[in-house]
Amino acid sequence: MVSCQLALQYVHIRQCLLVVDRVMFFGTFQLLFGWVFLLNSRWEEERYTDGSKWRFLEHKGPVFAPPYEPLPNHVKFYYDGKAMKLSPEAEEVATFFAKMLDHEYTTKDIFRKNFFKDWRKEMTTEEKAKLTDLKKCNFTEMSEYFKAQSEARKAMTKEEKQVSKENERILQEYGFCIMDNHRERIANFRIEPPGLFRGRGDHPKMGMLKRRIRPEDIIVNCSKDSKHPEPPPGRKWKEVRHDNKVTWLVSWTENIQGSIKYIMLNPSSRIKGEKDWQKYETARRLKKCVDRIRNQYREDWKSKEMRIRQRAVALYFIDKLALRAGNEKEEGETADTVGCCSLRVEHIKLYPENDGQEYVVEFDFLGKDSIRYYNKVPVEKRVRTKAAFFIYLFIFCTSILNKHLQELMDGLTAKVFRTYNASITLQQQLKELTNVEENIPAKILSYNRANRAVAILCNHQRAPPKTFEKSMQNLQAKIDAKRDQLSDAKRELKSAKADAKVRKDEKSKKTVETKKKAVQRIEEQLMKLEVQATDREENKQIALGTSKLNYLDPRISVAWCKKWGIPVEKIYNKTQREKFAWAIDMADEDFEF
Ligand SMILES: *[C@@H]1O[C@H](CO)[C@@H](O)[C@H](O)[C@H]1NC(C)=O
Ligand SMILES: *[C@@H]1O[C@H](CO)[C@@H](O)[C@H](O)[C@H]1NC(C)=O
Ligand SMILES: *[C@@H]1O[C@H](CO)[C@@H](O)[C@H](O)[C@H]1NC(C)=O
Ligand SMILES: CC(=O)N[C@H]1CO[C@H](CO)[C@@H](O)[C@@H]1O
Repeated sequence: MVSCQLALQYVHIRQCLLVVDRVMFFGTFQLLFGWVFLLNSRWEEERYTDGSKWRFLEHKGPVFAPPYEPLPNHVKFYYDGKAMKLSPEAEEVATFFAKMLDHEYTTKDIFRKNFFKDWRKEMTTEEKAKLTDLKKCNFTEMSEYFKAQSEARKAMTKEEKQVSKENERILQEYGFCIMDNHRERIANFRIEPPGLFRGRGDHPKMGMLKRRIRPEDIIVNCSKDSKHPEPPPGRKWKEVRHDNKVTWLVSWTENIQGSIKYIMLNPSSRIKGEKDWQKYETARRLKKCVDRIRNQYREDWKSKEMRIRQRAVALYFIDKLALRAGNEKEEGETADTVGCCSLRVEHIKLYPENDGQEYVVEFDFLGKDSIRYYNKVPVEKRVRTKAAFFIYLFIFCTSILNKHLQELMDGLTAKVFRTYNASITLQQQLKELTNVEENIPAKILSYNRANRAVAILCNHQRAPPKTFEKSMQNLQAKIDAKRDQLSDAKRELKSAKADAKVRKDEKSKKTVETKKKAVQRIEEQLMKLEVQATDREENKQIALGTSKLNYLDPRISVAWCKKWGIPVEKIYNKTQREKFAWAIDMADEDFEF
């Protein structure tokens, strides 16, 4: 391989890579230095064996949300019909509510209650005494003001250009770090502005105040010998540490759920790509031992120990249905969603079908992100024993299961089963569906169908997009127009042929050829549109993105593209190509998951 021959040179090149990376970003010399990528080296560089992730890390720290700008005096807030000037702190929180006024959230009881409670904490003593009822608060003028502002922003194009130049400057300054020898993009270097917490589904904490993050909340991680990021003038970081066992640059604790937030590298970075790659390598290891694991849990159904029987049934469902493990959650902490290990009796029904020939388990619950999971599965004899089944429903925490999974295979978690099953299914589907004879659009349709098979398996469903009917109609109109165009072209071809028969001269023969080509071209265009319509129709209720990004080994797709000569751009957009850069470099057409 080219990369072997060039490996020696690489040692020298390594020193320049930093510079090259910089140059590459500006794109100017991309072609000139394109050969650097032939080395494949970014992904094959030796990794540290002591568990450390880097030797050198330098960055500029986070970009904070801009400070609050008080409203102009003419924008009034009314309480009980009377105008009232709020203190800046109370006003800021009021604007968060005003900005959401048209949203359904602000009509929900929990949201209003949580908001009002947190808002009152920001009020002065006088304000607190006066403002006692959210119903008497009138945010209309504030809301109108923000709407007008956003309209105005849309209108002024020139100013916007200035803003985007400023954004570019900030990106250049804060959006990159140096990790070992590479200049890498940082994913989220801007800290989210304060606002009201929304949460997914019916989240019990919706409406609470998501506080402004200050430098004093921030823990910075960088190497000792780097130029440390400076806090804003007169301020201090909470802490500066030098922990090279972790990959984050900046962290803080958010106040709603108390979870730790991180600023990390972009998915296109070496360190993220490596992690992604390892994830799929773990799933490939499962492929080798899955038969053993399956035999074992079937054995375990017969165990005398109830605990082992429960564990075995849980494992069976994770394997069979690609269910999530589901974490233990504290009551009231999050919306009521469940996974395999926190299912309760009301989520599952068990009944005989076919005159008791087989048993069917019906699952119906809200899974991750409050997506409904509904599935009916015929179950194997042993699982169906009511006893085994209902015992399994008792509290069964993920940590016990995960410990058991670790014993079965190093690095095994419930998620690995999903990744394994999704990836292997995609590979099988692609083999089955791809037809050698087909043209590129038809092959891509097959690819999307294979993807959909996986998305259905993983329960990645969605409500049909609101614009669905409309966009289908538009497409149908295009198809109808193309059909008309085709019959016109055919008619013209026919008369040209008749004409040529009579005249028998070169010119009319040429006309026939031209008309023939036109018919062919229109037929191809029509076919493309029809494929597009089929694709869109079949995609109506399926979200392909999640499985594509998280569960499907990208090397399968890349190999498929290489094998059939299909440009990778047809299946991965720019963001996805960045994330899967490692796979695009690594996989050749013979790759097998
Ligand atoms: C809120 O104030 C606006 C004027 O700022 C007024 O038009 C509207 O009627 C008020 N709404 C209520 C419910 O009092
Ligand atoms: C993947 O999951 C499906 C659905 O449960 C199952 O039928 C299939 O056997 C699994 N495939 C593999 C290879 O595990
Ligand atoms: C690429 O697709 C993802 C969905 O998978 C989407 O979120 C993202 O915005 C797209 N990026 C571009 C550059 O089109
Ligand atoms: C490698 C290194 O310097 N690690 C340090 C990271 O920071 C923690 C404290 O936050 C230290 O205990 C480590 O020694």
